[in-house]
Amino acid sequence: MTAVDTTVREAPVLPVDPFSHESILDPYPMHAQLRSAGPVAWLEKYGCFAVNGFEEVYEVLTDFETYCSSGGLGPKDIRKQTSWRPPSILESDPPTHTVMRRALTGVINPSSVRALRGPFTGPAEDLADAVVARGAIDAVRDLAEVYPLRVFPDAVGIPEEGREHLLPYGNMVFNAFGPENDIHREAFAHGEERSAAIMRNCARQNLSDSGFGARIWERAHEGLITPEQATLLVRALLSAGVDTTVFGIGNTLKVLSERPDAWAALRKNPHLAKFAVDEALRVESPFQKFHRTATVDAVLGGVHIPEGAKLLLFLGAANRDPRRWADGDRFDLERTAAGHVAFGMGLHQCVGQPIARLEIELVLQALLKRVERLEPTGEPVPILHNVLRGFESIPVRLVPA
Ligand code: OVM
Repeated sequence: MTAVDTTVREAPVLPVDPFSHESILDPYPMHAQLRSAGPVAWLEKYGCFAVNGFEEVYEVLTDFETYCSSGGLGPKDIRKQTSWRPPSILESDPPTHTVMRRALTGVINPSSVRALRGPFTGPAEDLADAVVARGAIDAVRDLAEVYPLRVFPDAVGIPEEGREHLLPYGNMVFNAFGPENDIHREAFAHGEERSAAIMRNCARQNLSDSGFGARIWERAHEGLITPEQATLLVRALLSAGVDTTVFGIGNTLKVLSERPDAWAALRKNPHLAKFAVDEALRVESPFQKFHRTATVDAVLGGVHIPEGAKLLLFLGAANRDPRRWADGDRFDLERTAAGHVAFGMGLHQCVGQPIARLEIELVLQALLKRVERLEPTGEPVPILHNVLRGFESIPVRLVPA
């Protein structure tokens, strides 16, 4: 006999709009509203469940059978309505996912990324020299947006031509994880042209022989994946590999510019930089939210989830959940930030994270060597984006050591 679980509730209904400009520009008061309703709530305006608790976000991410990815990471169920482009590895489930993931991790893994430390260090040092010489800079326009574009496209092996489409294309891909609002529409201006430019770079003949792109194509030639899947995996690198690291670098510098004590501690102990990066990603997570789709009736955080429902996961809220993180709003170099969900969790967890970590750490290390103090000289300007959290401007002064 199975006991009937009488504790299952209907989700509390919330009038909160996580995609309003106000919520986007400062998401933290909105997170508090979600939290006060419980770990799982129903968002009336969007007809989806909002999941903000760390434990519940973790449960959804790790239970890929109950909460699938093939419904898409946006608000529509792309198993029922077509998406604007063929689904990526991120929008797939096993067994399709398993094959593509294996091909990708064969190419991008801690060991293959270790080989990038050399080629990625010079550009970080050069850029740091240049910005320190200027003194007052915009940490986004002069640094965070510049560095990934100097190193990552070469690592993938795409031609110089058309690189200007990378950031705007990433902007399309990620804004499409939110509703079709003004922000989404603006991101998709010139969308056809940008998509075409990115797709051209995914073809084998347009990739250098030594980059990640060519190595993904080798997997197709070995028969592990189809040519279509190889194209989609190169597209995934070009979609996911630029905007996210720009915001990862920017957010880290923003957080540190507000904490001179942490900067001083890092100057003394530069080997702590990797902990600072994790803690910055926890407290100011670049990838704030995306959806999953329930494949069966389920219970999450004591709330009934019907089959077919969309769940909007608030990674940025989970990463500050007071039930998981003591004083979670505070950047604390002493804490163990490992286990945060800024790179996701479970079988879709970010494959590119060793590259992202390397990029952020190299920029940080290059600055720590040269800069005594990192001082804000104005208010950072947050970017209007449906799911990514970042800044279009972070004015700072670099006081040379
Ligand atoms: C894509 C894609 C693939 C993997 C990750 C991602 C984190 C996007 O193909 O759009 O974003």
